[in-house]
Amino acid sequence: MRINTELVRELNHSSESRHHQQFEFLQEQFQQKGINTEALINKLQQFQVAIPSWALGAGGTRFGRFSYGGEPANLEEKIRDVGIIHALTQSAGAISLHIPWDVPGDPEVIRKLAADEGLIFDAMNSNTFQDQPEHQQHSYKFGSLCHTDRNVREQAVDHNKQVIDIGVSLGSKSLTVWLADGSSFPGQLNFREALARTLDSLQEIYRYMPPDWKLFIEYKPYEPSFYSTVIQDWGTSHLLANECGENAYCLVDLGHHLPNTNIEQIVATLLWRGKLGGFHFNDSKYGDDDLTVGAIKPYQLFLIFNELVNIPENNPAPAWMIDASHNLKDPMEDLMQSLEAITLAYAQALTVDRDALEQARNANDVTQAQEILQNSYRSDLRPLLREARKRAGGAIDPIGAYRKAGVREKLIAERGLKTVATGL
Ligand SMILES: [Mn+2]
Repeated sequence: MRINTELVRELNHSSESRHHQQFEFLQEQFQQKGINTEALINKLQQFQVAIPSWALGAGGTRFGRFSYGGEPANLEEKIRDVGIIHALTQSAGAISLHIPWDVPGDPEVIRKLAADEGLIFDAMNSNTFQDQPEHQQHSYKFGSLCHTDRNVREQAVDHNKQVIDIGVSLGSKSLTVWLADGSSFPGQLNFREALARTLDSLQEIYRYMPPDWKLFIEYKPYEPSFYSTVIQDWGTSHLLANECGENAYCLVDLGHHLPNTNIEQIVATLLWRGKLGGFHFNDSKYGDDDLTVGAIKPYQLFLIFNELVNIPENNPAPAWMIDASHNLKDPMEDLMQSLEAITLAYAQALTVDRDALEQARNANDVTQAQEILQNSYRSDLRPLLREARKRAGGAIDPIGAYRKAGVREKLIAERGLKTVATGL
């Protein structure tokens, strides 16, 4: 199953005139406000979010996993699925691999396949939170990079080095390290020593990276460890990144915060120090729920983007990735919903009148500052997104087009009803 430009044009046909009216109306409003529509469209088209290879299979919870049919059974099929999403949305131009779930057989073949779909390989993800008996001698039950046993730490460091090697062969330029290391009971872990050992291991991984690579250090306050995690928050991640070197950065995952944490402020702080390396999008109500982006707290997402649109010169462009998983929806439809929410929040943040906002802030006009933000947040910019997509060769209505083209039905016919994706 492939989606080509001709098919997209055909699928767009029925929505064309309605879209045109709505876009004209929005464009008029932009003109009145002195907003440059073309510049906005250009920025939206540049904005690409990586899809992780594990997001194409039916996700699950610790309680169960329910198949939906036509799941990709291997890396090649996962790349094709991301290709379909990208063809429809024109905003998923990258794929992020998880090792060892998706080890490429022949990197050259995989690289070419991805290029054919218009995809590049974004950050590589290592896995030392599960035991893979066929790949390893020691268990990560009591940690990996922080482990008390040097042999386990060495094995975990070696695994990360292999992931870097695979990434190099695919043209990736970064490694994301997320650790499940921590403790579930008071007394279990010596906090200081565990952190020191983790730093030591990270430094070894860092030294192995090619000079044009970046190391992203992800943090999380709890789960699967329920008493402490070694890298519990952005401050710890920042400390480790600083100790590793200038190519080490913090990675913010929206779900990796305690309830009501001011994530936009964390983003602003990291950007100020030039240390925001990567960003994982998802949404949550209680914990690390990994729900569809924008499903629960779209205003928070907008406020975060309000910080993200202003990347200072000392901070390289962050790597964007969707990190969500669930077991109710067709993952491809879900990912398209996430992409829509992300690009919408981005577009809204781009239309904030920055000069007026700074003026209001400097004058301590609190009401006006809030008005300026909410005026942008409450504007319906979906016609702008549709126009940007359409001009790039994508679908005016990606989910509608996906359904009209019968993509899932065709994938089930091709792959069967009971395929199971590697991964979670
Ligand atoms: Mn994540």
